[in-house]
Amino acid sequence: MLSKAALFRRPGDALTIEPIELDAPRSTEVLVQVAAVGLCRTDLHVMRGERRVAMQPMVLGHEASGTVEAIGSAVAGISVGDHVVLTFIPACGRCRWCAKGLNHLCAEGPRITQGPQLDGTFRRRDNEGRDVGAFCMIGAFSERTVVDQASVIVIEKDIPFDLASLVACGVPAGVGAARNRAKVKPGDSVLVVGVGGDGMNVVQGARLCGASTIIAADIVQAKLDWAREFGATHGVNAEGEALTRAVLALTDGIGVQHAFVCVDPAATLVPAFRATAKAGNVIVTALTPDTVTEIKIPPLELFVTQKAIMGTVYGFASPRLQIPELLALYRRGSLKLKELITQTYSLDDVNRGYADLDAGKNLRGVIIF
Ligand code: CXF
Ligand code: ZN
Repeated sequence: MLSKAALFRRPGDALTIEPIELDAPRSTEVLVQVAAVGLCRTDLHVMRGERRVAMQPMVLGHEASGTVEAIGSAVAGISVGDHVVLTFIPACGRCRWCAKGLNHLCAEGPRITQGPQLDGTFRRRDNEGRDVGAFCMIGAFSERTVVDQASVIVIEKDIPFDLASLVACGVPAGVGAARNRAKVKPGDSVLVVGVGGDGMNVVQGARLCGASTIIAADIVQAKLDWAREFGATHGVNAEGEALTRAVLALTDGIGVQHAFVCVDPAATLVPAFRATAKAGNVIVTALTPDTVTEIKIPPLELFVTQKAIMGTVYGFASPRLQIPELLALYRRGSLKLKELITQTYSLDDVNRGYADLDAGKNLRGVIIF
C-alpha cells in the first residue's frame, strides 16, 4: 500500500513529503495507522547530521500513537482496532536485560538507528524502489507504519491520541529520570537545566517525588514561566558559570542534591556538576552531537566531592511498565499531558514544526493525522 511520509534523504536537508510503498506486516508485525506523533529533538539531531544514522532514506518520528489495522499470524496480545503507543526501544523479550524486565536496556537497542525492521529486512520503498529505513524501528512520520510487536504497547481507548503519543518518549524519559534514576526523595532539592520536552517532565517528575526545591534553568524565558506551572519553585535564566552561581545562591552555597542535564551536555554538564551538592547526583538525559567526544571534569574534583554522574535513557525503566503507569497518573490528575502540547501540525508542516522547536517556541509540537 502507499503511505504519505516525511523522508530524511540527506543530512542538513529538510524532510521531503513523499508517498512510500509499505509492505504488509510479516508474522510478528503489526500495521498501525498513525494518529499522532511528537516532534522530539532527537530527530532534529538526525536531520542535521549531528547524530548519524546508518542509511538514507529513512522515515523519522518515534513518539507515536495510533490504531492497529492488521496483525501478523504470530502476534499475541494485540488485536485489530487496539489503540497503541510505540516504544522507541523494542523489547525483544529474549536478551538478558529483557529477561530481567529491563526493556530500556534491550540488546536490540543499539540497532534502532540502523533502518531495518527488528528482523533485519525492510518494509518500505521510495518512488525509485530503494529500501527506506524506519528510525527506531518505528518511522512514524508516515500515515501508516509496520512495526514488530516488540515495539507495541496497547493502551486504553479513552486516552486521546495526542496525549498518548507523549508517553512514548519525552514524558517517561523525564519523569523516569527523576523517579527511577535519581530516585528523588521528599524534601530534596533539584536543578533541571533545559526545560524543554524532557526537562519539563523532569520538573513534574521531581514534583511527584515530593522535591521541595525545583530550580528550572533555561535561556528561553517562556519555558521558565511554563516550568512554574509544572512545579518549578525557581527559575534561572542563565548559562555557564552564571548558572552555577545562581543555583549556589539559591541553595545557601551548598548546591542541589540532583542536577539534571536535559540540553546540550557539552555546554551544561560542567556548570550543573558545580551546582550540585557534595555526594549529589548529576543525571544526563540528553544527546550530544557525534562531534562531542569528551566532557572535562577534573578527576580530583569528582573524587573529593563524591558526586555521581549518571546517564538515563527512557526513564531508566521498562516502557512496558512505565507507559501504563504514566497514563494512570494522568487519569488521576497527577500528571500534566495536555499542557505539554504547545502547537499541533499536519505532516506537511513537519519542517515548520522543527523550525519552531529550534526557535524555542515549543515544549512539544505534535503532528496530528
Ligand atoms: C533516543 C535515545 C537515543 C537513541 C535514539 C533515540 N530516544 C529518544 O529521543
Ligand atoms: Zn524522543
